[in-house]
Amino acid sequence: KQAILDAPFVREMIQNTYDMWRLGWDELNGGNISYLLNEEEVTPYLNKDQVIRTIQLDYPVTELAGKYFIVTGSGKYFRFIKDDPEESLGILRISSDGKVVELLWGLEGNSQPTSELPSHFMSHISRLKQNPDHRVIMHTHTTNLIAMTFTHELDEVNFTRTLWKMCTECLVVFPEGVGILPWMVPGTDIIGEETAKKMKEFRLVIWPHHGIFGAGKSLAEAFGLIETVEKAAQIYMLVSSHQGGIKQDIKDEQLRDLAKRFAVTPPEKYFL
Ligand code: 2HA
Ligand code: ZN
Repeated sequence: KQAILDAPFVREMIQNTYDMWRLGWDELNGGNISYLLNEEEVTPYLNKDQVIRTIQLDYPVTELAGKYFIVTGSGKYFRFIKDDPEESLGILRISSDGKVVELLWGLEGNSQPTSELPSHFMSHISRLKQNPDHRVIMHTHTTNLIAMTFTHELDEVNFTRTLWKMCTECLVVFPEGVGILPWMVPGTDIIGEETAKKMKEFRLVIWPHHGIFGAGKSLAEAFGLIETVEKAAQIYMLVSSHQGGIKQDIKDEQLRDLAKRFAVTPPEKYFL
């Protein structure tokens, strides 16, 4: 078998978590990622019959039975994953009845998968129904976006419109807009269910005063979506704290011109 630390998906997890920490998004143990792997990707590195231990799920995910994921561990610091990937990351397979996960590698020292596993798995189920190429759910504590959830109204249409108007290319990057949940206790099945409901329509779901969930076909795509929203939120916080206020912005007609030029079709509800 090949050395698992050389596997592209392990390298990518290490790179992305470190980049996220450097951007200030993942203080302490904040943030978590799950990445759906194909069996053929895992086979060169692992004996798939050798289950290290099983971890009980308190909600069944039969839709994901037999699927493989690499996930971040509960309580692990993104800053240090590069130094102890065997403890901080784990490769899991969902059992055939969807009731437990089988640990195949990592999460050493009896580490547990991310506390947000319900939100991750339920969101994967939602996104896979929208797009069979879907693979990644990423949760992080983007600073400016969290700030914006204190000062901007939390209406999905208005919030999306504001983000689109902060950077010209935002509308092209997330033409479906952003979903927003009410504030809820994290790490629970109920926030998982609510996040997954939003994921039917959106690849980006904001948890007010907490952070964001992003979905993508790759780590690069999920990261890029979140990075784009965070950039727009940063510009919003800059311009709204400026003495002079906003003197001009992108008009609705211009949003329509953008959509046309880049062949995206945002829902009509976003145009007033
Ligand atoms: O600590 O970010 O939402 C991980 C989290 C929980
Ligand atoms: Zn969080």
